[in-house]
Amino acid sequence: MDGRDLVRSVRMVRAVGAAQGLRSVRAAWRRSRADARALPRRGAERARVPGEACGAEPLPGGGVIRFARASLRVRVAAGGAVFCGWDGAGPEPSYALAGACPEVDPRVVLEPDTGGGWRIVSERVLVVVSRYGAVEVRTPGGAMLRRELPPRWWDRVAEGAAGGPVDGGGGAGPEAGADGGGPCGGAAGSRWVQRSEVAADARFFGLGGRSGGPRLRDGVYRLWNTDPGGAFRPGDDPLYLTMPVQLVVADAGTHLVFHDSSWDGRVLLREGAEGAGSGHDRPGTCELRMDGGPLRYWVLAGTPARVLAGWTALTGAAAVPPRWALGYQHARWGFGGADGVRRVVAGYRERGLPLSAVHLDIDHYDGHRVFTVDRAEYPDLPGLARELGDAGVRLVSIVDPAVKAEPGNAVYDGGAAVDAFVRDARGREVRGVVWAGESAYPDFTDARVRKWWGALYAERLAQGFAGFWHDMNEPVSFAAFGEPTLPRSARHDLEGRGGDHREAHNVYGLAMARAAYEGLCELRPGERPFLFSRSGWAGMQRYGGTWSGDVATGWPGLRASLSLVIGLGLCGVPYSGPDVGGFSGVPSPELYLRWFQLGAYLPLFRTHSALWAGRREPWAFGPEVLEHARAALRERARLLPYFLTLAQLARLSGAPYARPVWWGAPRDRALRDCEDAFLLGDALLVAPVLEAGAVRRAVRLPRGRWYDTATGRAYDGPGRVWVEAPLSRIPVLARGGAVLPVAGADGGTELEVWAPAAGRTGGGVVVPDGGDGWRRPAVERFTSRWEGGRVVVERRDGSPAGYPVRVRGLPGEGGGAAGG
Ligand code: NBV
Repeated sequence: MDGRDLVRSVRMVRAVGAAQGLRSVRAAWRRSRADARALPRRGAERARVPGEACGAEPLPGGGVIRFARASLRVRVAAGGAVFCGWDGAGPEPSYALAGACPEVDPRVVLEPDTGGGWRIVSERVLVVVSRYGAVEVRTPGGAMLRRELPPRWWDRVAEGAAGGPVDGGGGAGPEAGADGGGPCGGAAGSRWVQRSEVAADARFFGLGGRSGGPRLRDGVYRLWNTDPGGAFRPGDDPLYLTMPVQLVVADAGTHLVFHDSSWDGRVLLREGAEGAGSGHDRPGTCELRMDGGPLRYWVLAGTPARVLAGWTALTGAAAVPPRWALGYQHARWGFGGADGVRRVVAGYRERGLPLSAVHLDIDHYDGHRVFTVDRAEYPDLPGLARELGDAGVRLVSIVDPAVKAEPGNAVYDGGAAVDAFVRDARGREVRGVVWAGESAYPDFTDARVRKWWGALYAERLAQGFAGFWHDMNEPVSFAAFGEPTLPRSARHDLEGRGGDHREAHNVYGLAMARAAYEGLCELRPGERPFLFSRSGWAGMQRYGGTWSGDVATGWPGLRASLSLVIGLGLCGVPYSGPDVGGFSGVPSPELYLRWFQLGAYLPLFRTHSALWAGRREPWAFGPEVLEHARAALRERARLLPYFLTLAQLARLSGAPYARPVWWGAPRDRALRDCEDAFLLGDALLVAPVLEAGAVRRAVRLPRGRWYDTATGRAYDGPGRVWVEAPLSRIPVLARGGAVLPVAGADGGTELEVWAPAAGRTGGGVVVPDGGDGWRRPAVERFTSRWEGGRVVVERRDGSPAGYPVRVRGLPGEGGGAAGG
């Protein structure tokens, strides 16, 4: 136990109480003992590098290149995604991929390169493999996007095998490490490291939900889903949802690289530096050190939009939330029973504030047991759900994975009967500690267990819940010291392949989301499930979204919330949002309001806080805040058709609702470094206030005409402009020419059109609401242009718009255009 552990245990005892504290000490001991007993000791290892290329064999989509001590399969898929798998690693099995591995592009050619290397030539990328195993990914024109240096493995040497660690020494065969390699090919038990270089001007994004981004500065980022315990601040790392997905943006192009290994790892990033004309650029570097798993990765290159579309094609379309989940939601830990819920809902109604859903936290459970209800506090939950439903308010339930291990607890008994819980290497149920006390953990990596778990949501539906909020699924087991999770030696099914928590940990939340999603699809086939999950991994968008987790109340926490949403969007998870007001403390009225105003433009718009952190109702912060929050709520409701469109576009194209400002202009370096604003779809640029006392702020504009939507004033980008940001609103700018659907006064959809700049045209997309089922509404495309002194809006085929049209930004509305 080190000093940090000690501080953690004191905090833990304070947070969870003395009895839980003691249990968490026991659980931590149990965990470390189990691991010491069951995990293979590091022992002798032999370092290995590929060595010299000795031949290549063409295969569909590319080929295999053989080196003295390893082999590399390069396979280009039809959409241009490049797969590289070392040591026999193939793309499957994978928790990230949506289904079958994409078809190869049959036109790809493998040819010898100068210097003893090989080239794989495809329409969208050129892959050059050097004689010693460096892999360069280039644009078809030859510009370098990424150079992966030859990897290095540390293969375990079987007991008694001759020799100690030999750097690059021969021995382990080219296709397998010392432990024979897993079914993915490769030596699943070998540690490995891969260093890569990117352009000197490149910026890194992604790696899942990171609090210190969205631009990932120099540092070490861990790949191990972790409950930071207590609230987190910018820079705290890792958090609940990590993934080995990087988006790299440089002048030469944008690319996404995904290392498909769920094992623990670290990513060391260092941005490059340009030699200011000296010709001595220092490239950016990325070093990935993994504790195990196959060394395989995908690279997708193109514009940001193209890259995200490719990523979606690979890992699956994002689930579209039902309409109501795009409205404002109020969560609370400690409503104080059904009457407390009624009081809050009545508060919204009496003040005429729109409210879409209420989220019940763990205090509505009976003794913190998942899939139960505290009958004293909630005597008739289905009745309450109906009552709220009549007022247009849905109920959302928290769902924790850990099941109180107590005979007589029906969920536990049911799980035990189907052998659902994670066991240790000796076959005994693994016990952890959470709110309910000693608990067992379903093994969601087992299809049978997912089926059992998914069926449990029938109870939730019968209670009247319409949506689900997965928590504590990193998974968490309170620990007085060491990692607050399951032992690394805990066994998992891993889809029949068998393995342990070292491999299963990072996909636990993802597999839990899958269990719930598939269960809900069966239980209520006519409705799209609504679920969002604290933890997850690459591909989780197929099942739902996520949220910030316990972001610390404070201005830095507000900034971190935005970083998380943007970063996750770039990893293919478009639906997320923060705890408005921050989780951990009491925000000042100003901070609460600024958070609320930002939240109104993010996909998940939800207030929430810790049991001890006070209230989050908009009227709890005084009349002025209430009025401004009301305006934000109204604007959110007005933008609902636009949010519905963005949700469908995220499904179709992978483009997140909230995009970095460089989305359409990744070569604009000033935009690349801009982290305090975002694009909401194509039409709007949202510039939240992230500092106390600010009533104006600078906004960095992409090229083109932009209108301040509050004043109608026009600005011409690119450039930086100052705009007013009074307490009553945050600046939102609309792109000249944009056509976006909004709710009209009568509730019907109308088109809001922002006048194109003179001589320019514009357009936009509408995906009408198709209801909460599976109907896929058609995408309607519109154009806007000046004609005979007025702005004309039509469908792309030239037919009439078919919606009422309101043109804004006409001369006179806000004065002339100001230069950027
Ligand atoms: O269930 C209680 C909280 C929940 O309110 C929060 O949103 C989660 O992120 N939960 C964490 C468990 C413990 C927090 C100290």
